[in-house]
This record gives sequence, C-alpha cells and structure tokens, in this order.
Amino acid sequence: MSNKTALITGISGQDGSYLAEYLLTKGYVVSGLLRRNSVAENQSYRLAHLDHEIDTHYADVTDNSSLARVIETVCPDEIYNLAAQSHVRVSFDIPEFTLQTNAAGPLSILEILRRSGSSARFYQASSSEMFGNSVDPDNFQRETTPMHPVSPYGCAKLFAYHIVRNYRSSYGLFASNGILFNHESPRRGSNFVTSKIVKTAVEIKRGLKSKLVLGNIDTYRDWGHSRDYVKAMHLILNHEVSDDFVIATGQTFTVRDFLRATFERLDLDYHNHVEFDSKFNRPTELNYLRGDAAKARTTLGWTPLTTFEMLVDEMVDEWLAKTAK
Ligand code: G4F
Repeated sequence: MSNKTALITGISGQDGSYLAEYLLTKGYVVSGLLRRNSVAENQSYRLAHLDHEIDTHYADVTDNSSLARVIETVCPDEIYNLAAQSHVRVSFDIPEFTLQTNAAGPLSILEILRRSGSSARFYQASSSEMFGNSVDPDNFQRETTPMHPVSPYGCAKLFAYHIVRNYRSSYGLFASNGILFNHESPRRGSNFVTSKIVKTAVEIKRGLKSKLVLGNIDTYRDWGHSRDYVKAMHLILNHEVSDDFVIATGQTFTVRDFLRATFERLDLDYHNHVEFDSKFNRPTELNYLRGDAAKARTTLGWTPLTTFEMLVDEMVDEWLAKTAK
C-alpha cells in the first residue's frame, strides 16, 4: 500500500471520482479541488459515497492564489490535472473561458511547482481532440501522429500538452501527458452523446419521452470506460520517467452504432425516435478517432477491460435502475 498524497483537480467530474476511488484502494491520501456551484449537490454528487475518505478544498485552476494555497497545504506527491471545460461544442461558445481553464490552468500549476521547487509529479489530462482530423495511413492515431485540432477545446488542450513537455525538458519537472480517447461511464454528464443517448432511450422506454434530438451521428469515436482509463493515469505518473501516452481501446464505432446498440438493448428501433437539429453540430467536426495504445500496453502494462458492448450495457443498466419506480 502507498502512503502517498494525491491532489486531483476536477475531482467532482467523472474521471475525478473514479480516480479518487482507485487511489483510495491503493492507500493514497486523496485531496481534490472543488469549484463552488450555487447548487451544492451539483458540485459533489459523484463524490457523495467518498465523503469521509477524501479531503476537498475550494479552489479553481483559473485562480492562481487558491491553487498555490492548496498545493502548499496538501503538499502532494502527485497532482492529476483533470479540471477542464470539457465540452467540445460548448468551447465554440465560450472559447476564452475554455482557454483560461484548459491552457492557462495547467500552466499555472506548472509555474507553482517550478517556483516552489516542489517534486510533485504532474499528470495532464490531454485529449485525442488534439489530433483533429489527422490520421496515420493505417487509420490509427498514436503519440507520433501530427496534431491539428479543429476546436477551441482542442487548441487549448494542445497548448497544455506542449507546455507540459516544455517544462519537462526546460526544468526537469516530472510532468506527463495522458492522451485519452473518449471515455464514458454511467457517471458521464448527460450533454455528452453517449450519456444523452442512453438516458433519453431509457426515458423513451419508460414512456417519459418520445424523441431524441441529435446532431451528426456519422462521426467515429474510440470509446472506452473511465474506470479503466484512470488506472492508466496512475501508471503514467508511477512510471520511472515522465512521458506521454495514448490511452485508447483501438476500436472505433460511429455515434449511429452507439445509438443502434442502445435502442436494441431496450428492444426499440432508433429510427422511430431520433430527430436531428443542426444546433448540436459543431462549426468544424472531428470525424474519426481510433487510438493505438501500443506504447502504454508495452511500457506500462495497461490494457482496457471494458468492451463497447459492456459499456453500453453498464450505462443502460444504470439508467434503468435510476428510473425504476
Ligand atoms: O460526446 P461528445 O460531445 O464528445 P467529443 O466531442 O468527442 O469530446 C469528448 O471526447 C474528447 C476526447 O476526444 C474529450 F477530450 C472531450 O472532453 C470529450 O470528453 O461528441 C461525440 C460525437 C461528436 O462527433 C458530436 O458531434 O457525437 C456527436 N454528436 C451528435 N449529436 C453529439 C450530439 N454530441 C453531443 N455532445 N450532443 C449531441 O446531441
């Protein structure tokens, strides 16, 4: 068992909550940054079951003094920077906020570590959105694939990715990037497409709704499970050297495939219920993602355990349970 201390920014999110659970099983002392929300339940509902096991601090990655205070207080061995404005389409509506949170935020943490001489290891939640529509000739994206992001979210994440590499080479910080492809779970926010599809399909099955309104359903995504991906984050920070790793399943499916699988699981035909609205389209779309995680597999011994079908089943079961009378 470890006696290390971890600080998680974004602890109240999907990944933050799974990571906190996982690190607790490894014996870590776990602290997290919490952003104030006017509805208190919204800021911590994914953490309610961990209430007495973790320590949370009000702070924000865009508020430098609060960051410095928490890092000084917690004195972490490992920092996992998961805080972000994580919605790609919304990043077109609030590009400057996205930049402040997703790019300037990680830079602030790195600066605090550099200036204080802290030896904390730093994990940056980098994203497959950084690749944009760039694909290798064998139809995979990997660590060496050129990155040409197509959204403000992707551009901000690309800055963070590079500044992590820069602080690693310039100042010798232990700072690593996990380039995570899409990862979902029953804890996924319902404005991301998988969760929106599952939640609405279950509501249709229960007679609570009649239609599901979507944008572009012909894009491809490589969908894994958040629970598997947080284990990769921990392996990345506990590797002997800091480095960058693609984390993905290597399988790709269209949004339409996810839609069909979900509705079929509920004995429904999606054609009878789905409508389209261009308000859910993005000004530029990332069309195809399929990650090659060979480096993580061979270097870290990481492999995902959850298949596409298992993911759909778990999400559907959870929403069925939530809506059961
Ligand atoms: O679920 P999404 O919103 O995820 P997206 O844009 O791929 O981003 C997620 O994965 C990234 C990793 O590559 C993360 F960095 C990021 O933080 C986030 O977790 O959309 C998936 C696809 C898109 O092609 C989108 O256009 O679904 C399409 N889509 C179709 N209708 C929709 C909808 N997406 C959303 N959110 N809502 C719709 O109604």
